[in-house]
Amino acid sequence: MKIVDARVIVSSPGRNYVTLVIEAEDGVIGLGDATLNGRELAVASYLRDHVCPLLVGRDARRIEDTWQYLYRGAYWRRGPVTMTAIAAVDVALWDIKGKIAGLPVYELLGGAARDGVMVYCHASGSTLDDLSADFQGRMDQGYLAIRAQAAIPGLMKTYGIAPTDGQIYEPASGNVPQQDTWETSTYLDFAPQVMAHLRREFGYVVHLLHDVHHRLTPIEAARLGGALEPYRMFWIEDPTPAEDQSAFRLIRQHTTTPIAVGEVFNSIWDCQQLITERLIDYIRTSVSHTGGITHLRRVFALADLYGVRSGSHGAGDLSPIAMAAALHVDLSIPNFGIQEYMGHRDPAGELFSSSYAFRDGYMHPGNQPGLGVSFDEEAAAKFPYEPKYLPVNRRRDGSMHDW
Ligand code: GCO
Ligand code: MG
Repeated sequence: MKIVDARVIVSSPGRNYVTLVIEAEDGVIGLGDATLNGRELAVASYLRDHVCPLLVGRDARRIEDTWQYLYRGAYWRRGPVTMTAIAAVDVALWDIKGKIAGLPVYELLGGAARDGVMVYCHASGSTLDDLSADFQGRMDQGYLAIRAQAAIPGLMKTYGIAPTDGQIYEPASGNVPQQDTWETSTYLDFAPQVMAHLRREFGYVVHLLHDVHHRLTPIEAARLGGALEPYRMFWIEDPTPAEDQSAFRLIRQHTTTPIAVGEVFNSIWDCQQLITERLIDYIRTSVSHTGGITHLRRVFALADLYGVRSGSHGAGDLSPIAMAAALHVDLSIPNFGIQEYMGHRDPAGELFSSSYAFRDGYMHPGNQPGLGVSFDEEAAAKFPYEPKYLPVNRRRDGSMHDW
C-alpha cells in the first residue's frame, strides 16, 4: 500500500498545531501531530521541504523501515525539530496500519494491559484560596491526581497559573516572548507552604504533583525534595535542566520525593543515564517529541528494565492526535505510571474529533480503527498560524534564567 500524498497543515484554533496528513492508496488517511510549541514553523518546513517528498511512493505499512530511513538516513540526527517530524510520520503510519487492520492501535501494540489510563490534570491559583477552589473543582470532576501550582508572592508573574477568567496560561500571542521574573529563594520558601495548604484542606486522597520547570540547581532541588517529603508527593517534575543527567545523583542522595523528567527530551539517548542509574522514577517523554510510537516504546521498554515508569507529557500544546497516540501506548505497556491530560479548548474541537474518553480519573482511547481521531482540513483553514511564544525568565538582576 503506497503513500500517495503527505501534507502539513499549520492552524491556530486558539493555539498553534502542526498536523501531518498522510494519504495512502485506497484513500486511507493517517494523522500525525508535529507541534513544537513556539517553534512550529521549523517542524512544518522540515516535513514539507525534506520529508514529505521522500514519503510519496513508499510502502505505508513499513513503519520501522521508514523510521530508520528518516533517523539513520539523515546525517544530522536527533533534536526536537527532527524527532518531532519523525514522530508525526510514525504516528500517522500507525494510524494507517490500524485502519487497514480494522483495529485500534493499542491492539497492534499487544492489547490492553489495563482497563484505563490514570491521568492527572492541572490546578492553579493566583492565591492559595484560588488554588483550593480550582483543586476542589478538579476533584469534583473525578480526577485522582492533580498537579498544583500557585503564583509566587512578590513575583510579577508565575508560569503555569491559569487566569481566573478560565483562560489558559499560555501561550501569549505576538512576535516577542513575554518576560517573567524568577527568584529561587522566594520559590523555595513558598512551594512547601502550598503543598502543606493543600494537604491540610484536602487530605491525602488524591495524588499531588508539582512542576518545577527546570528552575533549580541540584542542591536547591535536593532541598525542595526534602521539604516536600511530609506531603508525600506523587512526583516533582523537572527540578533541574536535565541535559546534565549526572546532577540527579546529588538530588537522589538527599530525598525520597519521586522525580519525573523528560518532556523536553527527544530520544532514548537523552534519558539513558537517568534511567539506567535509576536517578528518576517517571520518564515524561512524549509520543510527539520523542520520535513517535515506535521510539517511545523503546524508551519505555528500557525504563521498565530499571523500574522507571512512564508519565508522558500531555499539555495542551500536544494536539488531540498526540493525546490519542499516547493513550494507545499507555494502555498497552507494562510499566505505565500516569498520563498528563490538560484537554483542548474550543475552537480546537471544530478541527479535531476524537474517540478517547475520561471517566472517574481514567482515560481510554476508544475502539475505533487506528488512533480514533479525525481532522477537518477545511475547518483548519479558517484558523491560520499566529506567532505565539512561551515566556522567558530573567532574574531580578536582569540575567536570563533557565526554563
Ligand atoms: C507540563 C509542561 C507544560 C509546558 C508546555 C511547553 O508539564 O505540562 O511543563 O506546562 O510548559 O507544554 O510547551
Ligand atoms: Mg512540565
